[in-house]
Amino acid sequence: MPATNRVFSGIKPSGDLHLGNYLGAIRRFVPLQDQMPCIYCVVDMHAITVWQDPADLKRWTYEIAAAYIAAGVDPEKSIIFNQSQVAEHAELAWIFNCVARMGWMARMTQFKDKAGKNSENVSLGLFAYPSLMAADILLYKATHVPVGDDQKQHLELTRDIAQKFNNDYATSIAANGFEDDFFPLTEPVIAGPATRVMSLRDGTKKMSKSETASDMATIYLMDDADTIARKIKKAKTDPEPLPETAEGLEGRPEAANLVGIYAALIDKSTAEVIAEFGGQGFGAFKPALAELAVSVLGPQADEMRRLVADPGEIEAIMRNGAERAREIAARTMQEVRSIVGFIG
Ligand code: AQP
Repeated sequence: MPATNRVFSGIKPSGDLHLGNYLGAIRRFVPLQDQMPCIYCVVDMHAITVWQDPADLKRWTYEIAAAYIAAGVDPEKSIIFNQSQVAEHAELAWIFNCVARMGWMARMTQFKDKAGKNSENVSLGLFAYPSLMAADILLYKATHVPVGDDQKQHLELTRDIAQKFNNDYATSIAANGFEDDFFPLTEPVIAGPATRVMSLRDGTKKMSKSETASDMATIYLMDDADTIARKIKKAKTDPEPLPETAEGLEGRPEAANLVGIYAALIDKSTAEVIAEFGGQGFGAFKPALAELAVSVLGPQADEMRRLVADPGEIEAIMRNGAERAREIAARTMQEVRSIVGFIG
């Protein structure tokens, strides 16, 4: 077993942050800080696997760092930085490109979704994305990764890469004096009632940064109170009242989504929310959800606005975070280079 438990997670600056990013990831970063050391990264190198306007990339990078801090990630306690500041991420990703198999990458559903019918024309980086993600995590020998449900397959691939590296280099790992599980088999931490927040216009589609079909489908973290309330009021629902039991939400994706969002925002289970609202119509539930969402997201958005208005504070936090991250990353890479057989 690795000597210490450690958390790593990241978000890519590829669009405006939304409620899914918040409930599936950012909000869940905060309590983990009391359990083990945490590293929270803005994964800007992942963002450029598809075209990003450089000005937008910078703006979204600040916005994500601001969201971490506004949600309660303590920059003294946890490490906050942007990936491109620690060159070891790219270096380890290259080694993992030589460990991972083409077939493993080709099976990734997120690649298939993003590439669509255009797979010959997407970037090589998009194909190799999971290899860089494995490097992000294993550079810090992270044992726990809080993510939304959509990242489960990538986390499984991270474990496969760790295992194959440990096996391929077993003799060298032992000769260099390390335990045979040099890289840990990282656990995804996918928990709570909102691990997959769905579009407000279609309960079968994930809420996503790259969703552009309708602005009403997505609650953005920077939305003002009126906009949040309007989007919830207009959210698609079915004509039935809320069921009396949580099981009654099955087959009702829009209702399940709104109840899941309420539960995650108030830190209760779906069953507890249903115990309170079961039998009531959306005419009563939606205003309660809107009020709750505004009360949680409003102060968070205010703090984000304050932070991005003066990026000096965020820059100092990310610079300090990168220094601390680099120390850990440099140690791991020194070990990896020696295991692989690189001289120097
Ligand atoms: N709808 C969601 N529900 C719950 N969790 C979600 N996450 C994303 N969407 C939802 C979680 O947010 C974290 C950051 O994700 P990311 O930026 O690295 O990439 P993503 O998962 O591809 O997010 P998006 O918003 O869908 O971005 P685009 O559209 O650019 O691909 C992850 O923990 C993710 O699980």
